[in-house]
Amino acid sequence: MFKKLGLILSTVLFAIAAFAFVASPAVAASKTVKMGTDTYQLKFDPSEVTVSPGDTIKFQNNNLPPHNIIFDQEPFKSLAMEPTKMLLTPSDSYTITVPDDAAAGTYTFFCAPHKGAGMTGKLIVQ
Ligand SMILES: [Cu+2]
Repeated sequence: MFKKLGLILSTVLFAIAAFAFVASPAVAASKTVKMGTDTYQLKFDPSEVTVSPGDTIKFQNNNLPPHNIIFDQEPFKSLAMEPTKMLLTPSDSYTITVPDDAAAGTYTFFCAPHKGAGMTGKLIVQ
């Protein structure tokens, strides 16, 4: 009798613990990418960002604007800026959130006016 009760109790406790583990999502991180380095190079800084679904990436205008952020691949393509839109003033920024269903992989992005100058970057979703 007591043995059975113990088994039921431990099963219930395990179920509660498992639920608590699943129900507490990882804390979303927020990363910032400067557009135009502090030393006035036409680059993203950092040019490689590793993120997880739910994270936000803030593209912050820094030096040598105008800049923008363009992705070739979905799901980021439709979240990024239109090629004709620009961040003009140093305080302008553009933030995207990594979709929950974003597949793991590497997604390249670039700044349309400065792609030829090498202003490209990689977003790595893990
Ligand atoms: Cu640019």
